[in-house]
Amino acid sequence: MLRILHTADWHLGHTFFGYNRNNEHEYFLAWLLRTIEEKEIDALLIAGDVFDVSNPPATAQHLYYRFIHQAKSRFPHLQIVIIAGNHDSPARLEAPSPLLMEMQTIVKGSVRKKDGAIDYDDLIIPLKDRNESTECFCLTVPFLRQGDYPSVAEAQNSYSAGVSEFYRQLIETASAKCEGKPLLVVGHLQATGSEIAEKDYSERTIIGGLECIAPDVFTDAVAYVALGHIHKSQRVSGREHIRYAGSPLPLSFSEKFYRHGAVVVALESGKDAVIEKITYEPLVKLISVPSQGAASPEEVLHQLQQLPEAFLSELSADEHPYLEVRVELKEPDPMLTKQIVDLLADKAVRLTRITPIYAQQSASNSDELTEENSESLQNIDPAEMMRNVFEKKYAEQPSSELQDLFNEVYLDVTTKE
Ligand SMILES: [Mn+2]
Repeated sequence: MLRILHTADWHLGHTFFGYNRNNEHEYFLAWLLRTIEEKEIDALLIAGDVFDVSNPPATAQHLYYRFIHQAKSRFPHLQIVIIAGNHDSPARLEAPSPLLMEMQTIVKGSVRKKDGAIDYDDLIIPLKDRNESTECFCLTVPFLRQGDYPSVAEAQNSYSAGVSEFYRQLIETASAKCEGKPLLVVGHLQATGSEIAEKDYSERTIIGGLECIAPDVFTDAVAYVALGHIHKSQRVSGREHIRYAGSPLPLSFSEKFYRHGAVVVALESGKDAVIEKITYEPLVKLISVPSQGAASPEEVLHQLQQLPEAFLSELSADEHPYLEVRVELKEPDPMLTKQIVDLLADKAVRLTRITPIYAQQSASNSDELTEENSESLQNIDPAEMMRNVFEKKYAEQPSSELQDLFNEVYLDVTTKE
C-alpha cells in the first residue's frame, strides 16, 4: 500500500494587498510536515502553482527549498512529485532538478518531445513503497500550453480537445506498461463542473468554458486524479477520486469561506483508492466589516470600534486578521478614510481596502461598473465581455469567425508565459 498526500496552489511569495505572507506559508509548511508524519505519507504530490509568480522572490524560494530539505531529512523514504502550474515558470521550476533528483524529488515543468513526438514515457513516474518495490505509476502533467498537446483536426475548441487527447494518449501509454498497478494523475487544469465562489457570500458558480477539460478523460484506468488550479477544495462533478486539493491560503476575499486543506489517498493494487480530506486552519483570518454587504459610515465606524485592541491581542502584528471595509455612501467622503485609518491604528487588524458603495449605483440596474461588478471583474468570461463591448459599439453580434479569432488570441495570451 502507498499513502499519498495531495496538495496544490501554495502560491509562495503571494502578497495580500501589499502584506507579505511568508509567516502564513511557514505556518502551513510546518503543518504539512506534521501531517506527513502523522499520516505516514510515502509520497507528496504538489499539483502546481507552487509559486505565485514566475520569478518568485528569494524569500519564497528559500521557504520552498527549506521545506524540501526538512521533509527529506525527517522522512528519508518520502518521494516528492511537483508539477508546474500556470503561475510557475516551467524552466525555472525544473532548473534545480539535478540536485532535487538526488532527494527523490521529481519536478515536471514542461512536456518533452522525442523525434518530434510527445515523450509520454518521460511523464510516467513509478512510486515505490518503503521496500523499494513499485506500488503505482504517477502520470505527472504540468499545466499544458500551446505546442505541448497534440492538435486535433476539426476540433471546435482546439485547446480542450488537444488537452483531452494528450491525457487520453498518456493514460493509454501508461496502462500498457503499468502491469496492473494503479495509475495516479497529477495535473493542473480547469475541469468542467468545478465550483468557485464568485462573490464574498460563498455563492457558488459552476464553471465551464473555453479552457475547461471534461473530467471524462480520466477513465476508470485511473485510481486517483490529484488536481491543482482551482482554489476551492472539492471533488469534481461528484466523482470522489477526481479532486482539487484547494489552496492552503485564501488568495482573495472571495475565498474567505473556503475550507482549506489537503487530501490523503491510500492506494493498493486491485482496490479502490481510500480518500480522506483533511482540514487546515490558516494562520491569518479574513474579516469583513460589515460581515455581509455594506453599511453606513456611522454603522461601519461603530463596528470597527468593537474590534479587539492590539495590546490585548495574543496575536503578533503579522498574525492580525486582514480587514476589508465596505461603506455605503451617497457621495464621496474624503475624510472617511482618515477616520477609519485613525480608528484602526490600535486595533488588532490589518486594513486591506475600503470599498465605497454609492447609493445610486446599488439602486440602478444599469450595466455600469458597480462595486459588485468590478469585484467580480476577474471572473467575467473574456469572450462574453468581448461580445458585450462589440454589441454596444456596433449594435450587432460579432460574427462567429470574429469570435473564433478572439478565442484563439485569448488562449494564446493566457496559456503562454
Ligand atoms: Mn493555477
